Amino acid sequence: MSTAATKSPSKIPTDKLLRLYKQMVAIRLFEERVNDLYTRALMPGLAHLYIGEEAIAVGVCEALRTDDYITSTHRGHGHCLAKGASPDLMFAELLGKEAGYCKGKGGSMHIADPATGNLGANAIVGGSAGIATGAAYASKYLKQDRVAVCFFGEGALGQGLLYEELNLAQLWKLPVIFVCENNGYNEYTHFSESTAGDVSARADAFGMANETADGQNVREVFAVASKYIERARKGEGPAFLQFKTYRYHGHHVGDIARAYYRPKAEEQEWVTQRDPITLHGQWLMDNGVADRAVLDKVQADLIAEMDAAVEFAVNSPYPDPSKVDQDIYA
Ligand SMILES: Cc1ncc(C[n+]2csc(CCOP(=O)(O)OP(=O)(O)O)c2C)c(N)n1
Repeated sequence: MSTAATKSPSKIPTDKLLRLYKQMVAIRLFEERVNDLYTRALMPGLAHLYIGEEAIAVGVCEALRTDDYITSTHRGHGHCLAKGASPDLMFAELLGKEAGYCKGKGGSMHIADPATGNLGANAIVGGSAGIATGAAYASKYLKQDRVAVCFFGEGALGQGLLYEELNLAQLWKLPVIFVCENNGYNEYTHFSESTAGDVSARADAFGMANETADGQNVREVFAVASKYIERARKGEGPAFLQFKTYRYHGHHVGDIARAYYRPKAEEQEWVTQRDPITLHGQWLMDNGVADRAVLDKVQADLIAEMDAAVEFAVNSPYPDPSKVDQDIYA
């Protein structure tokens, strides 16, 4: 096992450093509006907020090409946005509107966007491991150089499918990166109560390259992801990356009384000491990449963009009831 061996990222260009910041703020603002729409009873169903974990989706997706693949989870808005999805079409999907990515029939947990290589969110924990590995197999078989990233939470470590895919990926040297977002909790259970042994020892058992890194440091995520994505692209095989992180909100938007399963002080520590946006913003200022005015402008522009996207979705029509049986099967 290797633990954050890629500690000091090789020089990241200034425009990329700023883009890492911008993309994280975009996800944060998107998710805050999702919470608001749910609270105002404008959004049917549930959503699982990604707030606190933004550095992982952004650091990984910024290391991918548009034609590379990702598969996502029930907590998937951040992955979709980081891979290039449009916020207005995402809000429309969440509100069940015809303009949405799945014509309003998929909702929060089923957003897919083939144009940006997003093969879909998946409400089945661990369920997308087979899809990502299959996409990587297709890429190799067709002699393309596309890489697939499979995002999953540490809860998926209890799913048998994941181990079948780790085995095949390593056996066939497939260009797939398994990204474990370890936020410490599987729903309302600390992962130490559901997960035996060491996480990365699982990858060791298959002889798979692996690394564990800080999921709150977007530059570190980007550097680690870039290294293994380019290795996979060159045909050198898959990797298993574990990023340590934390979700600030409940398991889903309705989970507001969390004190019975995780301490308030723990939440506060992550929010105040380990926030990926605050940390990267401070780093940008300390290293002369941006000043406060630049960061404020990034935020203000994104607020305007996200508010316009919500307005678009709220004012969009629902699908016609006569189409209820259309576009729901492949
Ligand atoms: C196969 C399957 N089993 C159970 C569930 C119910 N479920 C939804 S989310 C979740 C926990 C997921 O934890 P983790 O994978 O760590 O992701 P996180 O929610 O922490 O992002 C469970 C058990 C499910 N959706 N799919």
